[in-house]
Amino acid sequence: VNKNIVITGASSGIGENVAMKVAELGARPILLARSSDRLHKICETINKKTAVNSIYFQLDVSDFEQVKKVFQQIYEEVGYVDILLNNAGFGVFDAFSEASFEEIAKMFDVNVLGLMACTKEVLPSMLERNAGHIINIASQAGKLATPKSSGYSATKHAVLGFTNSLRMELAKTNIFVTAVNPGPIETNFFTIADKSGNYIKNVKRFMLKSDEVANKITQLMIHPKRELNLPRWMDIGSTLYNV
Ligand code: NJP
Repeated sequence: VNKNIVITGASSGIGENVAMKVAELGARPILLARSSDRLHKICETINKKTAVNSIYFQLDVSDFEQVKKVFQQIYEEVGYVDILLNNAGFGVFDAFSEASFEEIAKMFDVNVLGLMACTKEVLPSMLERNAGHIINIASQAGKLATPKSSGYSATKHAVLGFTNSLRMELAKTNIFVTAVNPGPIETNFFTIADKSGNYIKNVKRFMLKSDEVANKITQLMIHPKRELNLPRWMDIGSTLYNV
């Protein structure tokens, strides 16, 4: 598959995994994240292991001016984008009464507005070519609510609302719009620092493997569909911070 695939949040977890998998299929991943040293290493590995020339750009998706600049650079470099995987995101899990409002606002900036900003940058060209696929990583947390996830869950509900509306708007085009709703996945997402500063996993059960999720997303890129639901989490409010 000879496609240009932009992946946000490609420096770890699902994004990193998908980047490798699509390169193995012959597509060119364009990796975006804030950690440019990680992206550099990942691109090096991809380019060594596959025949693909992957590239990366440092980007904080919540810096909307930077989003515009980076996508301009992407267009200059590769000409067009076939698939945008809006994957960058993070979660902070606290009782709402104790949650930091600043952290909640930041989650909206990254998980929702950053995703919309990147989508804004690919749509005109996709409409012009009447081709493309926008895949938004939402969550089971966007479909059901659990305690201690009010801010995160609200961001993922917003992602699903945006995705469903955009899909309707584009129904008469050849642009696919998909939401992916995973349960908890074993990535850095659920890693927190303990009191001694060591990084530990704060969820112990019901974990999907990043690799299996990446496989499903890669299949979705080959055979687009509206929504991909992966096993839902169970009672996560009580499993969080059980450390
Ligand atoms: O997590 P992780 P996942 N600008 O922490 C990047 C959703 N999800 O792969 O910027 C740009 O390994 C960060 O890169 P860096 C989840 O909500 C997960 O699990 O260098 N990039 C890294 O590459 C998220 O939307 C679970 O720090 C930013 C990546 O995002 C997606 O899956 C369950 C950024 C995060 O990689 C990928 O998460 C579920 C910014 N401002 C949905 N901030 C789960 N793991 O259980 C972060 O339902 N990134």
